[in-house]
Parts: sequence; structure tokens; C-alpha cells
Amino acid sequence: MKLTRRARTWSVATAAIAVVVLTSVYCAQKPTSTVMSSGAGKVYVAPGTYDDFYAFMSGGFSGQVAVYGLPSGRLLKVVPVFSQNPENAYGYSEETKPMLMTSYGFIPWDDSHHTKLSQTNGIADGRWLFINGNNTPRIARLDLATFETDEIIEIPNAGGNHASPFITMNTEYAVASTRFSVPIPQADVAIADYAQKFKGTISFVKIADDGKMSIAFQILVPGYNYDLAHSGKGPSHGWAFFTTYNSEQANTLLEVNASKNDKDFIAAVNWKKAEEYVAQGKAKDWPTKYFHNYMDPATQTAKSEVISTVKVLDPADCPGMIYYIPTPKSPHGVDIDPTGEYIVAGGKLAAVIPVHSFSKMVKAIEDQAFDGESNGIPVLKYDAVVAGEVQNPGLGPLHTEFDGNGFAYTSAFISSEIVKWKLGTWEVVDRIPVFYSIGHLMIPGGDTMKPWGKYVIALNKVTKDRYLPTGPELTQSAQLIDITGNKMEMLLDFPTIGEPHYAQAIPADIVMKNSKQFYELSANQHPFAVKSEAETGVERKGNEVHVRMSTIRTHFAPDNIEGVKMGDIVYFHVTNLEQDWDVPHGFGILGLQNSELLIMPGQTRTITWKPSREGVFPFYCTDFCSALHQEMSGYVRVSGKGSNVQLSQNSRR
Ligand code: RUQ
Ligand code: CUA
Repeated sequence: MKLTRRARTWSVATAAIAVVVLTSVYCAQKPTSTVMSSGAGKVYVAPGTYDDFYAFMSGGFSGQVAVYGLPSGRLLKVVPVFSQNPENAYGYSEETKPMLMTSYGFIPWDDSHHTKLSQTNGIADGRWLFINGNNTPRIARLDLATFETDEIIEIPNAGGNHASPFITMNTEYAVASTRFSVPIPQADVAIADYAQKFKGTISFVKIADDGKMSIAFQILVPGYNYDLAHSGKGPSHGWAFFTTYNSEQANTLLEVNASKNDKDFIAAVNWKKAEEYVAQGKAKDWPTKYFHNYMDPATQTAKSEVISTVKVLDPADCPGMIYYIPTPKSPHGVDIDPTGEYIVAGGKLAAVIPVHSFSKMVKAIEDQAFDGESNGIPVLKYDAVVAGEVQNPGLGPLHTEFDGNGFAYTSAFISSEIVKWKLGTWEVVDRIPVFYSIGHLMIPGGDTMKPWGKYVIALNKVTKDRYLPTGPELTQSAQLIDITGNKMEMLLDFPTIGEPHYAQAIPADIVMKNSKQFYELSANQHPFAVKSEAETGVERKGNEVHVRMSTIRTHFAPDNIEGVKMGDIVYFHVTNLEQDWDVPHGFGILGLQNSELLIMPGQTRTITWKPSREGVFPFYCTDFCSALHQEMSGYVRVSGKGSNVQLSQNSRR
């Protein structure tokens, strides 16, 4: 049946009332409409009111982070991280280009998978958000006062930074490991020599009190695939856990050859021990090359430093630092419950969900309950470590989140469902189908010591018939499910940007009180900043023309520029003089081969333009800033190479 526009308007506008009416009047006779209407009421956020949670979802192959409000599913912002973004010149402006520098050169794209909020005492604290770059191994840190990318560090000696960036409970480290083993250090070797020559690394990225990242050390590990991770908490604080697959060390036809072993491993790393070994000088300084890029807060310009050595620990020199826990069939996710005791593996090809016990693991290590070793790493006895197995958990269990009330929720990719089960008894208590093919799932705080519960979000890989068709590619999809009752209840479908992998959510009041409204103009130390229109001007240095320009409602200064010549590169350094919330100005000029600029109040941003022909070129503000926005424009005159038109400007001083 088709809804008429009127019917749709009615249903939205009166949804809140409908909940009350339908539940009270029709409840007894019409259970299905009650479910639907109460679902609508639970996600309805009235105009002018705020959502309860911020949700931060990875953009997958878009390389960005998307910020949503929950429960409405409203998209609030896309924060560019690993990919250029012409909407606001991220990765195009001179100030932000260094952020995308790597040892492979300037990289305009990456594939981002896992968002992680910073934590204090095991609770998400809303200061920063971390996310991994998977393809060209990197970790980014976003500042949640500005919702901008503040820092990106490259991870050397890695191939596919997938098990990343999993934060320790006081944000001491972000842990990261290589998904693909590679020759380390990189070398020209035969791929058939995989088993002899390829290795993996596990990296510990130190996070300073101000958020600054640095690579503390790396651990060289056997050449398996390291898939996902989580850091311990509470009693297991000081340990980090990584799933592995391909312990077969296959290098071709992995779907068959890496699925032969009955069990692969969870690598349990005692990072406090590793720190001791580093302090004792056990780490070797390996020559390497990686970039560390960060925003200088004074100039709001990204800087790159190139680092040429990294500390590497070899487990052979460091007894007691790493153990393998046998885990059925190519495990995918590894998730630690809020008490820090249970280590839940997502055995994606397994018929059960194995749950390991941290305290049993410690005891097994003490008792030396080993089952031999794998490439020099001691393997613990499965029975000595396992706490229980969840039977009948759905097909293809991948990831688990927790509600803080003793229940766990596991995504099952193949059977497209979320399965709820009880910690300790391991019994499945509820299941709900999702549409379709769920990957990650997320409960606000659901991987911390303090889950806020309320909802679980299914982050689905396939959408098929859930929305209006949009050609061959359909939007990716998230689904919001109420978990406050005994039965899970589907509330809402909403589209996502790129492919949602992992996500995080946090109560809105923790983040919103710190939100920055504008940059202080008086604190702007950008070398080309202007503090008033009197400081604007044009200057020639050889074939470079530097324009110090200002914007304020509703004009540019200068707004007429002459004397630019063919062969020049023009640098427009634009300062937004506004000191008010939500008044960015934009800048674009005819034939700009770059992106527009979007300049926040108090900020200076620079875009370069190389005129390709003689003439007079209009520029204008691209952001509808006021009633006289259409008047906010100007001209640049471009003359021939040998012309004697003097460089000049006409500003309104
Ligand atoms: S994972 S494919 Cu996070 Cu389940 Cu990346
Ligand atoms: Cu400034 Cu439109």
C-alpha cells in the first residue's frame, strides 16, 4: 500500500500522540500496531529537542566518521579523517594537507573500521575518538570539542591495520595489530616463502595526557593474520587480546587453506610485562620510517614529523609476555565483558561461542598448563582456560557487546540475527532477526566497564529491500533495537555513510558541554592570519601571490584583485573574522582546481589556485551566511605573463 503524502505527514506529526492513543485504546485487540506505534514513540525526537546519545560510526571505505543522534538516527556530521573532503577542504587546504602524509606519500583515502572513545577508569569519557586506517596503517585521533581530526600516526611494519585502535581502560595505549603478515622489515621475497619470511606485529601506541600519540613499542609475532582486539579491564587491565586466523600460514586460497585448523588462537599480551622488558632495554631499535601528523593549536596548521626508528620486542627474549589461547575456527571478534573476567571470541566458522576466563588463564599460566607452542609462543590448554561455550548462538558469530546487566549480545553474520545470552550460564535467552547480514553491533558503552545499555545497534552489511532503490548500490544500514525489556524490540532503520563497521556511543551531555563554538581570533597565530580588515593585502614572492583576505558578513576584503599573471600560483589565505557560533564562510573561485574552503569563525584557511587562462574571475562565499550572502563576492583579474599590470587590491578599509 502506498502512503499518501498527507498520510505520512499525519503519521509523523502525531506519532507521539499515537503512542498514547493506540496503547490505551487498541492495545488489547491490536498488538502489532502497539509494537509499531510504541517503536515510533521511542525514536521520536521532537523538533527543537536533542537526542540522548551521540553515536560515532566508522565510515568504512569512505574513510570518515559519521556522527548520529540516538535514538532518532539523525545524521549530525561527517568528520573527515582519512579521506579528502571537498566540502570543507580537509586534505585540500594547505593547513590540513600534512594530515594525510605518510611514508608512502600523500594518501587521499583510506578504509576506516573501528571507532573507539577514550576512557577514564574503564568508562568512555568523551574527550577523544580514535579510529584506524586499515589500508595504509594509521590511527587517527579526533577532538570531540571541535569534531575535527587532530592527529594521525602511521604504524610501521604492518599490513592492514585492522585490529586497531583498541583503547586500554585509562587510555594509556591504543593497541593495534597487522591483519596481513608481510616481510618485516619489508623486502623483495618470494610470496611462496610466506611461512618462513612473513611476520606480524602488535603495536602499542602511547597516548599522552594531552592526547598526543607515539609508538611505544611493537611486538614481533608469528606470521598469522591478526584480526581484532580488545584491551583488558578491571582484573585483566594490563593485558590485551587479539584474535588470529590463518595459523595455517597459507598464502593463497585462504578461504580454504586458512580454514583447516580446528582451532586458531587468541593472543593474550601482558603489556605491563612488555613495558618492563622495554625498560630493561630488551627492545631493539629498528630502522623504519613513519609519519606523525598533528594540528598545531596555535596556528591550526597540521605539521608532519618523520620518525626513523621503532622499538621492537621479540617474544623469544621476553618470556611471559605473550600466550596463545586455542579458539575454534578462525575467530573474528574478541570482546571483554564489563567485569573484565570473560573473553568472548566470535568463532565465525564455529558452532559455538567460546568464552574464556581471565582468572583461569592466569591460573593456567601459573600451572604451566601448556599444549606445546606455536612458532615459539606457548599455547595454553583450551580446557584450562575456557569458562563455557554458548550453544546454538546463530551462524557466523562475529562480535559481542554487553548491557552491564549480565547479558551479552552477539551478531551472527550468516543467520542475520542478534543473539542475547547470559554470562555465566551461557544460555541463549532471546534472538532477533536483522536485515541483513550484520557485522558489528554496538551498545552505548557496551565494550566498557559501564555500559549505558538501552539500545543495541545492528551495523549491517547488506540492505537489499529495506529502502527505496537507488540503482545498483543501496545505502548501508543500521538498525536500532530496544534492549530494555526481556525481548529485544526493533525500533528503527537508518542509513549510514559508507560501510558502518564498528561504532561507539556516549550520553550527549558528556560531550555537548565541551563543544567549541568558535576559535578565538585573538589566539590565532597562523602566519597569514589577519585580525582586522586593515591587515588584509596582497603580496608577490616570485611567481607566488599571497592574498591575506578576511571574511565577515557580508563581504570579502579585498574584493577586487588585479595584477595576477599567467604562471602564478595564488595562495588565498582567508581568515573568518566572525566571533559567533555557526557562522562559517566559504570561498570558491571560477576554475579552482582544488576544493572550496569552509572557514570556521576565528580560523585561517589557505587554498591555492593556478589560473589557467587570462580574464577576470569571480569568487564568492559558498555558505549561505546571511541575507546578503549573494552579495558576498569579488573578482581577480589575470593578465598575460609579460603584462605590466601592477599587483593591487581594492579592499574596504
Ligand atoms: S570487522 S571487516 Cu571490525 Cu567485523 Cu572489519
Ligand atoms: Cu559568507 Cu555567504
